[in-house]
Amino acid sequence: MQRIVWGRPTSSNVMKVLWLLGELGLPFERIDVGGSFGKTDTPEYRKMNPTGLVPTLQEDDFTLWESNAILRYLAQSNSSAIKLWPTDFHARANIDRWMDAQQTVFNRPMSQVFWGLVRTPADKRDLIAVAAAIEDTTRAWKMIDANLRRHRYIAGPEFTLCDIPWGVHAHRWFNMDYLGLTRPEMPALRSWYDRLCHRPAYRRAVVATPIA
Ligand SMILES: N[C@@H](CCC(=O)N[C@@H](CS)C(=O)NCC(=O)O)C(=O)O
Repeated sequence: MQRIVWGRPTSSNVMKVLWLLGELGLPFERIDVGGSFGKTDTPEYRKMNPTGLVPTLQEDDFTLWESNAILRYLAQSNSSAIKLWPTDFHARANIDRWMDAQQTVFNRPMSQVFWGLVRTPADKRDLIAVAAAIEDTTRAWKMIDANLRRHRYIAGPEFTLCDIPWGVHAHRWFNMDYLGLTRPEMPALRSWYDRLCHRPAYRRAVVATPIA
């Protein structure tokens, strides 16, 4: 079977997929599309992914988009992922809701922080808007920090699928240049990030990619 990840490696949503593939030791090829690479508005790409966004996963003639759906698909279709997404109804539902919360509660303010500090030229930065987005983002991180004060990973004592969507952003959160803006201390969140940094697949997919 040929497995292809379509998407530039600097995308947080692409990173999620690369990280999980690394955790599972699954072979894949990656093709640069999106961002400055373009090619996401071609009819061929839109046929695979009508949103024109990245990532898209292709396995022979099966294609899938939406990063968290891709994580679940890879977890379901590879038995080595059973501990990451257990079949127990309650355990799985708990993991799923934290994955969804990354998209619904956290993604918007975090994107505003990231774009405002990293992807906006210095003379166009609106640090007042960024400060407000940092506040909203902090509120979401505090929710995660509260979990991490009770157990080592977001859903419980073990690393699971929901650590991935949040974990890709933790690297940015702790390593962006804040240009004088403050980022509140959250020691449990920091320790969790430090633990993720011990995972080779995280280092390869997330830490090794420049924050850009
Ligand atoms: N909800 C989608 C969002 C995908 C998304 O917004 N991807 C961004 C990169 S993180 C994108 O494609 N941006 C345009 C581009 O890179 O050309 C997912 O989780 O896959």
